[in-house]
Amino acid sequence: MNHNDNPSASNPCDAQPFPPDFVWGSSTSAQQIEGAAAIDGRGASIWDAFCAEPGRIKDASNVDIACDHYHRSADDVALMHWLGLNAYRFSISWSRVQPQGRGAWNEAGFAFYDQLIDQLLQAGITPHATLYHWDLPLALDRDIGGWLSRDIAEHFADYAAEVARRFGDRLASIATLNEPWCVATLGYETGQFAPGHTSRAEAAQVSHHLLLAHGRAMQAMRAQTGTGLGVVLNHTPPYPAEPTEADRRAARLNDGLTTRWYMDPVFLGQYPADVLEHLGADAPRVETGDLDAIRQPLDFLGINFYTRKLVSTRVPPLPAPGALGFTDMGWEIYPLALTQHLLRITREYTPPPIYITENGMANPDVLLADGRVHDVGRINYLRLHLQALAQAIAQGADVRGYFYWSLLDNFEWDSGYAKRFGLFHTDYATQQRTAKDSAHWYREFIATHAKQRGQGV
Ligand code: IFM
Repeated sequence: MNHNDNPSASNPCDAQPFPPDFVWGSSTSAQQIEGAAAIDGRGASIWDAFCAEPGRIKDASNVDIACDHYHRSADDVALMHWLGLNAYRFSISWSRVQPQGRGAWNEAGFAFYDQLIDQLLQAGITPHATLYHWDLPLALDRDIGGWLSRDIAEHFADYAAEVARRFGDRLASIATLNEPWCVATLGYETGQFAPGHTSRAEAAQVSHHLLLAHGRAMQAMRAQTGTGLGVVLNHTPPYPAEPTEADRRAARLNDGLTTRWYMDPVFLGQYPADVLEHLGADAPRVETGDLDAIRQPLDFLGINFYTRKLVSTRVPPLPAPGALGFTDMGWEIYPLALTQHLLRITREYTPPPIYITENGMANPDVLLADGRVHDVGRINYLRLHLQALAQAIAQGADVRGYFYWSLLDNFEWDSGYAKRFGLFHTDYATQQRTAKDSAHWYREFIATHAKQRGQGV
C-alpha cells in the first residue's frame, strides 16, 4: 500500500498475515493510570515526589488521580472487552504492594491486583504484568539510594518472587523491567525523569544494577512459576543520516548505548566492548558472577518500538526527513525500522518469542461536540506498523503479539497530561472515556482477524 494513503475505516485483508493465535492487546502502567496515590496503604514512589518538585513536569500536574483506574478498573476492563482484546499489559506498583520497597507487604494493594486479574480473566482477557515501570518506592530511594545501591537487586528479587507466588498461576506473563534504558539514562544522566540526577557514571552503574535486578528476579521467580518470564526493552534503531564514516560510527555507538548495552548482557552475557571503551572511567563496577546472573533463559522478549533515531554528526545535525510525518511527541513515523529491527534482532540474538509490548503515537486529539475523536493520524500509524510487523513475521521474526500503547490517554511522565496516546480519550475533569476513531478501527481489525482465524485462514 502507498504509505501516504488516507486510511479508510476498515480493511479486512490487513489482519490476514498474522498467525491464528496472535495476541492482540493494549498496554498501560500503574503510575500513569491508577491514581489513588495515598489510598489503602500505598507508599509514595519517586514519581510522586518528582511531580512535587517545581519545573519537573511541563504542565505542573501530578499523579494523585491520573485516570483513577484504581477505582474504575471494572469499567476499564469493560472497554478492553468491547475492543475485543485478548490480552492486557499492566504494571504493578511496587510501593502499593510493599510500601517501603522491602519488609511488610500491603494486603490491600495486592487485593487490587488480585481483583484486576480476576476481572480480566472473567472477560476472557489474559493478564500480562510488568513488575517495574519506573515507580520506585520513594523509601528505597531515600534510605538506600535507589538504583544506585547494589542491594536493590535483592529487594527487587524478593518483590518479584512474592508477585510470582501470589499471581504466577493466573498471569500469562511477568516482565521484570520496562525500558531500563529510560530508567538509567533519563532518570540518572539527563535528569528528565525521576529521580532527576545528571551523572553519566551514575547512569551506567544504575543500568548494571537494573540488569542485575532483572537477573536475580528471574532466578527468584523461576522457583515459583515455570513459564512466561521475560523483560521489556525499548528499541529506537539508529540510522546514519548520511553515508559517511562519521555518521556510521556515531550510529553504531548509539546502537551500543541503547540496544546492545541491554541485549548483550541479557542474551550473550557480556557488555559491548565499544561501549565500555566509550564510557571509560564511567563504566559500571561489575562483580564476578554478575553477568552469569543477568544472562537468564527468557520465555519471551518484549520490544517497545515507536520510532527510529536519525544520527547526524553535522552541526547542527541534519533533521529527520519525516516523509510519513511526526507524532505529537515530535517522533518521526518510520515503520520500516520496525521490520528491519525485528529481523536484525532475530539474526543477531536468536531471541525467544517476541512481543511488541508497546507501539503507539501521541496525537493532538480533540473531542468534538458530536462525541467523536477523529484521530486519522493514529489509524494511519497503527495500520503502517501492523503492516511492518506482518512483513517481519513473513520474513522470519517470531513475533507472537502486539500491544498498542496505550489503552487510555494518561500521564505522559514529564509531559504531564498534554500528550495523548490512548485509544480512548480521557476527560480528566470527569474521568469520562470516549472511544476514538482508532479504537473503532483496532476493534474491527481484531474482529476481522478472529473471523479469519475461525475460517482457518
Ligand atoms: O508512556 C510511555 C511508557 O510509559 C513507556 N514507553 C513509552 C511510552 C510513550 O512515551
